[in-house]
Amino acid sequence: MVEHLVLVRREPPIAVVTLNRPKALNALSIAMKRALEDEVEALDRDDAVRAIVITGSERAFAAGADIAEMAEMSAVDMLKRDAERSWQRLRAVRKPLIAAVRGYALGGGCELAMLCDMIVAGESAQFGQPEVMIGLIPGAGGTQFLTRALGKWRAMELVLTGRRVDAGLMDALGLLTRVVADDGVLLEAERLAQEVAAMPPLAVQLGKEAVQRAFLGTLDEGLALERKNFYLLFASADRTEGMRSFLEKRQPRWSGK
Ligand code: DAK
Repeated sequence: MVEHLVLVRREPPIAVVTLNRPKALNALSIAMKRALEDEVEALDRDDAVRAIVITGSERAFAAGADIAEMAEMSAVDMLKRDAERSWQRLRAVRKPLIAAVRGYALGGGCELAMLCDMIVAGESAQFGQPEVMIGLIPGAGGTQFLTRALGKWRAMELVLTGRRVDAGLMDALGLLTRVVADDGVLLEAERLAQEVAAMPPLAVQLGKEAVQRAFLGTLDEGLALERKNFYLLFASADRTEGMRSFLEKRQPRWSGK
């Protein structure tokens, strides 16, 4: 019997992608990671889908890269595996990604959540970059994203001690979009996805690109891209419709153009 490493529930205008190795706490094996990328890329190309939720099991969003798979790998093996290209595929997704996190989001799992555009977490979710405990450092952006989100001093604590942080603290530090009761996580993430999906898709796409840019380059580059995207949207029908409907006090009708 074929075991599906990733489950997809497509309910336009949203889709929910579930990591499905619950017994291994959704450790991100190469095969599961590839399945995730394939599914998310397919949804990114699917015009009917406008926002994508990524979730895991009750116990774990994902407990990191699969240590069993990495244990015997040499530096050359790791290099050849070209994992960076695989993370890049997810970073290049243009539609909003919303992480619905229950349980552990550790190592690559924490980085996967941070790669998403919004994070909804359950009260007992736990985040961390425990790589130092196995002689590593974060390899998929953890040092950069945590530092930008939390500042140098908190990020150092997480990266250098590997300690886990609960959802309450992570929220207070500004890393989460929402914290809700554990059993309401998926529902809240889907609600957020629906809310975003109801917005004009071009503005959502370019807004995402501009916010992402704040993480990538200098402030000047980010501001320049934001300005370019802002002007570009003035050429869209949805921008005209949005402003008109506001002035006419009616609901907008988005055409995606
Ligand atoms: N890998 C493989 N198996 C894992 C796993 C992992 N990361 N995490 C858990 N499991 C497995 C356990 O081995 C166990 O399997 P069985 O013994 O039942 O067969 C099962 O899941 C249940 O786990 P535990 O028995 O340990 O459950 P506990 O509740 O006692 O503990 C725990 C839960 C999450 C605290 C613990 O499992 C744990 O510490 N797990 C490891 C967490 C961790 O160190 N994560 C970081 C991994 S390193 C890269 C980019 C990124 C990365 C690498 C490369 N490139 C761009 C090149 C990322 C690296 C990482 O994430």
